[in-house]
Amino acid sequence: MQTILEPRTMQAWADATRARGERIALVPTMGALHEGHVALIAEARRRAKRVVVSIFVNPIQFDRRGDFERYPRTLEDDAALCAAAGVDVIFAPSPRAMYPEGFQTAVEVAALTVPLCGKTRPGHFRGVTTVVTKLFHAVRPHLAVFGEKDWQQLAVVRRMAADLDFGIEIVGVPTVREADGLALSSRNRRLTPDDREAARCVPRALDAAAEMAATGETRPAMIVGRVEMEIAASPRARLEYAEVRDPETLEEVDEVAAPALLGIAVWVGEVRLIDNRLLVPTEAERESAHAARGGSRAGIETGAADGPAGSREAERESARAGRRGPGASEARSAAEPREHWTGPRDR
Ligand code: PAJ
Repeated sequence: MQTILEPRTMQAWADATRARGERIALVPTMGALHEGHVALIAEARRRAKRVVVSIFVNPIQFDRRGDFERYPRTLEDDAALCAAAGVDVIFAPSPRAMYPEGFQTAVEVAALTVPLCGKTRPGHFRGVTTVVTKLFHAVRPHLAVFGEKDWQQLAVVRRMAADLDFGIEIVGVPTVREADGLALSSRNRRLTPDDREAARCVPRALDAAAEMAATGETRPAMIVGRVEMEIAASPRARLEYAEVRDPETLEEVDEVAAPALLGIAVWVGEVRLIDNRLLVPTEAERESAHAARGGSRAGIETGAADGPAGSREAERESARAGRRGPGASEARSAAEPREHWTGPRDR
C-alpha cells in the first residue's frame, strides 16, 4: 500500500493504472475510519482491481469552525486499517494542496441540497460536491462508493455525477450499525459515556417510525410526532429535524403510500448525529393508494401483477433497489417496481 499526498502524483498513478486496463474504485472519507468505512472498502474491492481511499478533512464543508477543529484525525490507525482491508493507495492531500492560494471555484447541486441537512448547514453540500469533484479528478476512478448513512449526500453526488457526465458509477452501501442500532460515525468518538447511552434514542425513534409505517400509518405528521416523542424522552438529546421525503427527489410526501425516506438529525451533547430509515408501508396501504390513483401508474406496479415470475423478479429487483439507495431510478426501467423496495438492508 502506498500513500500519495499530491493531486498530480495521484493523477499519474491513475493514468498508469488505467493504461494497464485496471479498474479503479475510490472510497472518499474524512478519516477516523470505522467498520462503516470498511464495508465501503469491501464493496470497492468486489468491484475493482485497485482501491483508493481518500482521507481529507475538508474544511469547506464544515459550517462550524469548532466542528472542523475537533474532527478526529487518526491517520496512523487509518493507514493500518486500510492496509488490513487490502487498499492499494491512501490519497491524503493537505488543505493547501487541495485549496491553493487563489482557489475560487465551486460545484453546486440545486434542489436536492435545499431540504434536510441543507436547511441547517448552509454551504455544506457545496463543500462536499466541490471536494468530491476534485477527488474524482485526482483519482480518476471508474466507480466511487458512498454510504447510505448520508442518504442526502449520496443522492446529491449521484445527481452531480449524472448531470456533469463524470462517467463514474456511484455505488451506495447500506448503513453499518452498532449492536444497539446506533449508526457508526466518526463523530461517535466524541460522545461521552452518558451521551452514548442517550444516543440510543436515535435508532429507537427510527424503529418506532418504521413500525408505524409497516402497520398502516401513512400520515407523515403522525410519524414525525412519534419521532419527536422518542427523542424528547431523552433529556440529553435535541431533535434538529425529522422529515419524511421521497427517497429519490427528497421532495415532501403527503402520505407514505410508497417507500419514503425518514431523515433525522439529533444533537446529543455537543455532537450532531444524522441517520435515516426507509419507511415501507403495508401491502394494504400500497394497494389502496394504487386504487386511489386509478389503478395504474405508468407501469410502476406491473411486477406484482405479472404472476409468480413477475413477482419473483419484483422481489429480486426490490433487493437490488434496496442496496442501491437514492437516485438509483436512473438505472431502473419504468417497469421496475419502486413499490417493492424492501428498504435499507442494514437492520
Ligand atoms: P465521512 O463522514 O468520513 O464518510 C465517508 C463515507 O463513509 C461516506 O460515504 C459515508 O456515508 C460513509 N459512512 C459513514 N458512516 C457509515 C456507516 N455507519 N455505514 C456505512 N457507511 C458509512 O462523508 C464524508 O466523509 C465526506 O462528506 C466526504 C464524502 C468524504 C467528502 O468530504
